[in-house]
Amino acid sequence: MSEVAILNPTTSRGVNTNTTPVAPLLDADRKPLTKKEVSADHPTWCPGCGDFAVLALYFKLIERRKLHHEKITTVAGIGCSSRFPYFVQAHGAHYIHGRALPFASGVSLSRPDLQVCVFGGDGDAFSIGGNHFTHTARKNVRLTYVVMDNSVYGLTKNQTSPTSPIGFKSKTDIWGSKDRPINPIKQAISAGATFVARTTATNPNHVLAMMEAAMEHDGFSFIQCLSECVEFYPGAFDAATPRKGGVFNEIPKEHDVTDEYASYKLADTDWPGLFGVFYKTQRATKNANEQSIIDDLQGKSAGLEPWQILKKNFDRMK
Ligand SMILES: Cc1ncc(C[n+]2csc(CCOP(=O)(O)OP(=O)(O)O)c2C)c(N)n1
Ligand code: SF4
Ligand SMILES: [Mg+2]
Repeated sequence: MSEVAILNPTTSRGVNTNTTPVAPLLDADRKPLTKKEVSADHPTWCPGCGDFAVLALYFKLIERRKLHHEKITTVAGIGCSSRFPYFVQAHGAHYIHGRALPFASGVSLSRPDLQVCVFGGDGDAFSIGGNHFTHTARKNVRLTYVVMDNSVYGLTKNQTSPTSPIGFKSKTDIWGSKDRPINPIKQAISAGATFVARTTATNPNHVLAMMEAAMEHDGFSFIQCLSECVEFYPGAFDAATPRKGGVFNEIPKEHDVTDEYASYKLADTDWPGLFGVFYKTQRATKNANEQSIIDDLQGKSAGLEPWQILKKNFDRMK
């Protein structure tokens, strides 16, 4: 594929009009997978954990979008939420803490025919994996990243996370956290994500709509999904849950999702904030920008075993 890179003088960012060459995901002659065919182990989450809803909706989307086992790749880091790929009967990886995105980027770049979905927690995404979050967004790698944000480290039993509010008491902040939490939406927009949305596991139809829109996006699509840890931070999101007396306020319909500054400002709305798509734009993906290099390298390594490819690379570096 030829590449047309034009420097935008107003932003100094390289922009080009390429889109990722994507092989068809759907095979109309095959029946969609049912939940039974796509679920693996019984989830080991605590009863009532918000993560169950996200998994159930992922199964629903796989069926609705007629994805088949060999087309789905589910990747995660480490954490309760990151156990996600264990429960999906398809290809995937439960990778190193905070390193799900670089692994998934490799899959996305080398296999444009796959739907790559990454799941994980707020600690995995914004603490140990914070640097990868920034750079995967900046590079606009074509994949979907759903962060199941419970504002706590669940797996390691109650430490402060980057989204824990000031005053949150945990094993690492026994007097209550003093640190200003990050705002994942503002962080994603400023890093360069091209699809940025916010939802909550207590509103399944909304999660479904956000996940479907993200999976259709050609670029790095990010969703912050509030997902309650009933064990270590119960009631964290009551303010956003109408049946608990909270409010679920959607982003106003007139919001221009292509307006980066307006989106950033909307993300600053007081707790519990707004829900929906904050920002969406079209910018060439890393996949599209590097397709010719990838094709060339894949051609050169055709028929080689993985160890032979590695050896070739090491020999080249000598
Ligand atoms: C390199 C490394 N450091 C620390 C840990 C310990 N650890 C495992 S999960 C986790 C935090 C998980 O929190 P989060 O990503 O929010 O997921 P949750 O369990 O809340 O879903 C930590 C610190 C680890 N497994 N590996
Ligand atoms: S500890 Fe919290 S996040 Fe982990 S499974 Fe239990 S409820 Fe879910
Ligand atoms: Mg967490």
